[in-house]
Amino acid sequence: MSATTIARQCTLCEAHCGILVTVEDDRVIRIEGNPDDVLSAGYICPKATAMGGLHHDPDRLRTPLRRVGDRFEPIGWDEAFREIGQRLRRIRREHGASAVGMYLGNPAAHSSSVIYGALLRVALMTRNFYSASSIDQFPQEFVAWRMFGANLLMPVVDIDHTHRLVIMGANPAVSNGSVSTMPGAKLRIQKVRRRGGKVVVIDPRRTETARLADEHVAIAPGGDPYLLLGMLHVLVTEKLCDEDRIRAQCTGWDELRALVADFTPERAAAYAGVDAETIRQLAREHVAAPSAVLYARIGVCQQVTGTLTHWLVNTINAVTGNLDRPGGQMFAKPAVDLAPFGRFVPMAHGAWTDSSGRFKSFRSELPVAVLADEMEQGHIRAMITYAGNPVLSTPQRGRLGAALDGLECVVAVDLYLTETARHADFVLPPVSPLEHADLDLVLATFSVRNNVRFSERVFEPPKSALEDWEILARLITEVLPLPARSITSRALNGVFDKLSPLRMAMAGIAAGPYGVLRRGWNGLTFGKVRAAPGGIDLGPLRPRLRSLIGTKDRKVQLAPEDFLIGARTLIDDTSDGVASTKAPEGFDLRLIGRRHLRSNNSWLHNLPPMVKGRDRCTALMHPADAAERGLSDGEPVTVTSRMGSIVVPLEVSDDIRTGAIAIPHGWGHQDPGVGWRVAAQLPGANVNLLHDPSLTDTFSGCSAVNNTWVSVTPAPTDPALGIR
Ligand SMILES: Nc1nc2c(c(=O)[nH]1)N[C@H]1C(S)=C(S)[C@@H](COP(=O)(O)OP(=O)(O)OC[C@H]3O[C@@H](n4cnc5c(=O)[nH]c(N)nc54)[C@H](O)[C@@H]3O)O[C@H]1N2
Ligand SMILES: Nc1nc2c(c(=O)[nH]1)N[C@H]1C(S)=C(S)[C@@H](COP(=O)(O)OP(=O)(O)OC[C@H]3O[C@@H](n4cnc5c(=O)[nH]c(N)nc54)[C@H](O)[C@@H]3O)O[C@H]1N2
Ligand code: SF4
Ligand SMILES: [Mo]
Repeated sequence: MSATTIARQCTLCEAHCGILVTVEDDRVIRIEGNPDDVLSAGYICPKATAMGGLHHDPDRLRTPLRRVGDRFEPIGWDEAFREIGQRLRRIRREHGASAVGMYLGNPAAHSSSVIYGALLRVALMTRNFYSASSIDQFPQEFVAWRMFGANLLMPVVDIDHTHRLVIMGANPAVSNGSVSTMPGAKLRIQKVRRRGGKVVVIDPRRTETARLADEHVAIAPGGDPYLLLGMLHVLVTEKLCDEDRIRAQCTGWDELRALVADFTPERAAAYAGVDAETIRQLAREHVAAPSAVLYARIGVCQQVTGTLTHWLVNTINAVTGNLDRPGGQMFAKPAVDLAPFGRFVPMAHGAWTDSSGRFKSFRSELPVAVLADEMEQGHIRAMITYAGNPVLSTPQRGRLGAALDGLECVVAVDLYLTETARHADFVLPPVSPLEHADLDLVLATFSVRNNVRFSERVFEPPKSALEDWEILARLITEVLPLPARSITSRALNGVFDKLSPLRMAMAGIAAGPYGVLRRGWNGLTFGKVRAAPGGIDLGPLRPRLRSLIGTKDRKVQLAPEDFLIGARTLIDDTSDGVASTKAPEGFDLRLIGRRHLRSNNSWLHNLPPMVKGRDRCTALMHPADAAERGLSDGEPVTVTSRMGSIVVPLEVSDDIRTGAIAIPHGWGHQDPGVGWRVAAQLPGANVNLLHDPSLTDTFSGCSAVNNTWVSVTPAPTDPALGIR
């Protein structure tokens, strides 16, 4: 057979790079960047080839599985859905709707099937809904809701036009941008400098991004809100901002000025781990640049101060005139425009709580931090996971696997028998990513350039295979208490069959801001999008906050009262001026995270090209800290927190500042079983065993997995203790 090449996107991460997949004899023989892609322009990272690897991986599941004792056996779809339905309906009848929990993982947002994830959530009517959002962007959504009136209004960095890019707690050179989709981030950053702009990276580690910057500020982990409050103090006391402009766009300027009046950069310095002069300079340069943007991401989300930090980030952009203007923080306008609906999403903060009463729901979701607890206490009796691996990816004191085992019914919708799916009673695998066509709905809303792109399917799926949305649709039918089930369930399934996410996208494009229904015959149609293999460019980001803002006075809220109180508490805490006293006894280093170009959270370690080379699950430590502890490069060390310990090899490097160590997440594949045979050979350790689930962002409940206090000692050398 001759080779054919198909253009689509890589859907492994948020960047969604355009790829050209060449297939011969039913095998992927090549994956290249698509130079015609309107967003990625040919860029791909080394993970792109994993799209082929995944498709051909013998460990990828091709049939539904049912647990029989401690084994799994194949089962037909109809039988699986019937049995699941019987069990879930009984549990709902006997224990109420909230007894069935659901967890939605990260890749769910990378496919239009997520619509059915949302519909299943509605059908479940459960208070026990969880997702990766509460260990990811929850603080940014919380801030968007409070400042702009809608959680979807998370601003995007206009990287392609800015004159000053300040990156805080993000490493786009590796991640390719997040809540700011920017494939080829490295080149985009270099271009800021080439057009005469300046790039600053604020990060405890000299990251791959920091290496591209003009300046690297090696902040102490957790130091960000102090640094930002110090910057605000400078902006206020040196009267650097255009007050009339601020008052026209925002409310709360006076309260904000009062808040920071006494918080000098000198006071901030010890807590930020950054000297006062640098803080002054950061403030002055931000306001002086023709356009400037402070871009912060998960390094500062996953902290107890996540919401406060992101509020200060948006606030500094706003008061320096960089909110909703080119080169600053902007809001995308994609073909299927979700943003205007944002203000109708019920936030219902605190509509209910977890059973301890400590954690409030936020946009009808509880923080994943309490998941194992709710199961152990019997509040969750059955669980559906969709595209998530919370056993590895969330801190649960190592108890989530056992908690899942204790439930009456667990359903995992996943491509693999993962560390989570292994505890399921039913595993329902969708087709491989190359076996379905798709149109990205979520990420285009957070892209650094307006665009719409269609992904063509590369392989015909096997006859009996189902896409994610088809599985989720069947689960909806099964959980609903339908009367005359044998007739009504068939009718409902028939309705779903006609309502594929792509059909919905078709309607969304037609009715969207560029669509035929609004623009007449020149407008966009699904057909036109599908006919453009690299997507359709819809132009640069343009100001649009005024039409989207959902606050009562239609102004940006600079000073929500509870944020002011939170910030005031931080400021008051610094009155002694000695940051180091905050270390709890027995711990002297702060643990932060680290991502690698060839990893993607927990789930690409089964593909040989992704794990070849040196062990990457290491603890990165500064030479001075290593010397002080008598530790040397490559030796196994025990990293201990209040939660427990793990053993990993030490990697000594002055890329990280003293007082901090960095370990990547997503490792710890040593579970027995055939789920991930390649991954099990180089399992690494699960860093989430060290993080305390009860430490969360004060406002949103986001897990605070950055900045955990640990100690590091030489590991015992006995191989029987599991040392590699
Ligand atoms: N310590 C620490 N922990 C972290 C983080 C950190 O920085 N530090 N980061 C957090 C972040 S940002 C995130 S987003 C979470 C991620 O947390 P999760 O979403 O829970 O975990 P992933 O590792 O992304 O697992 C994704 C799962 O989806 C499956 N999958 C992949 N594609 C598909 C598909 O198309 N359909 C279906 N049904 N399944 C699919 C994979 O096999 C895998 O099991 O981890 C968080 N955990
Ligand atoms: N290759 C690859 N790409 C990915 C992923 C992946 O796993 N691998 N995951 C995807 C996902 S799910 C997400 S959410 C995005 C995340 O995208 P990014 O937010 O860019 O993620 P990270 O690389 O974890 O960057 C967080 C940075 O915060 C720094 N940091 C830690 N603590 C602090 C602190 O206290 N203050 C400051 N200022 N910085 C701190 C860390 O050193 C790190 O450099 O990436 C996506 N892209
Ligand atoms: S950055 Fe890599 S993994 Fe992410 S979409 Fe692009 S090619 Fe795929
Ligand atoms: Mo994420």
